[in-house]
Amino acid sequence: MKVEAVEVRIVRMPLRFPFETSFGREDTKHAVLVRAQADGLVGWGEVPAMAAPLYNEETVETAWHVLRDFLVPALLGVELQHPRQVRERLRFVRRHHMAKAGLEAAVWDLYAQQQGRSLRELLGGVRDRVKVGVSLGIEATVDDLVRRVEGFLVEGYRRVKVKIRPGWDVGVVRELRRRFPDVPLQVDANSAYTLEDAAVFEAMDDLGLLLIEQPLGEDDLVDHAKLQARLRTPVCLDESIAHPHDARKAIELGSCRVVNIKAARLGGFSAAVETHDVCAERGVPVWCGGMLETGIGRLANLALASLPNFRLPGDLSASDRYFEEDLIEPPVVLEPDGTIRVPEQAGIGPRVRLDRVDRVTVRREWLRG
Ligand code: NPQ
Ligand code: MG
Repeated sequence: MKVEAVEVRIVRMPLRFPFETSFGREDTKHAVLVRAQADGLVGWGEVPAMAAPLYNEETVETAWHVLRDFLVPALLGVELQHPRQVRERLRFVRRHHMAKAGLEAAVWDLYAQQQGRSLRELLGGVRDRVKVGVSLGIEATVDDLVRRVEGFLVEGYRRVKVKIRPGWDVGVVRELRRRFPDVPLQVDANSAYTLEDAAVFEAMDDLGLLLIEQPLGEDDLVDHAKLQARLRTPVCLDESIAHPHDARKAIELGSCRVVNIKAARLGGFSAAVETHDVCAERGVPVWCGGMLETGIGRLANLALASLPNFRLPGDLSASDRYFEEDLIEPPVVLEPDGTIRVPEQAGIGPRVRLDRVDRVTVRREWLRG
């Protein structure tokens, strides 16, 4: 297979509710969408970067630049036996993992369609439905957060993740635990603390949390190991794991007991599957993180989350968690048992609604060999 042409687009979609984390408040979802053509087929991929480099160093503008000027030209017209070869082909560009992941995803979708197989099958998925949870941002008051949690529990979500930051942590989580004694609950700090704040996490240690996600520096493994040694609750790393070898090192050092896997953060599905395997070989469970993806990235995440070592519920909510109208049809929905079905159709599954994509596009360009 040879990719003949690639269209890159920057899209902006209003979020149904603002989402606030330790790094800022977002009311619009930004992304770069990648549309690749080969043999009369079209494959889609998503770069779920933000407008500002707050989660990691990438933005939609850096992804646009690196895709347009380096990554796409390196792939156009190149004979590919399998999408696994994309990673090697793009390795000459240092980092820019989200940009790489979006392009690689479009090739996986193309290849899967060409083979008449689902992305889940190609990646080695073993489940036809995956356990999911909902991720909640910081709210104005604890009562507001409690009301939002109640709403999502009524909708059927079975696991709740809440964002924390200094000043919005132990007190909030204690209150949530009091109001929802049996709900599987976890927290995510997005790197807002240092080891000097260890007491905050020790105070949360008896609240029965599933895990504490990325409490310390986004590039740290050493201090996380020191923190994990002081806690019974598993530390889970997100930002700190940018390569499969980071997962190996983190496990060897004792920096975490659980790993969050996002193909976007790791540079694509090949790297995500390798990270999954590194963790599985060492008996460390993983779960699928999310970046408020549109349906395009959301479907790809579902396929990934069906691999065997994804043993904790993912940040994989239904389309209507974030968007009034998704870019795919049918949208992703929550099943009555609190799971989401993994599509069985060829490629990522449901159709991409080009008319809707056009309406949210703010810039687009075709690239040809
Ligand atoms: C995380 N995601 O696990 C993130 C980070 C995050 C679902 O909690 C716009 C685009 C806003 C991407 C907010 C969840 C975002 C974003 C947070 C990603 O760390
Ligand atoms: Mg996180």
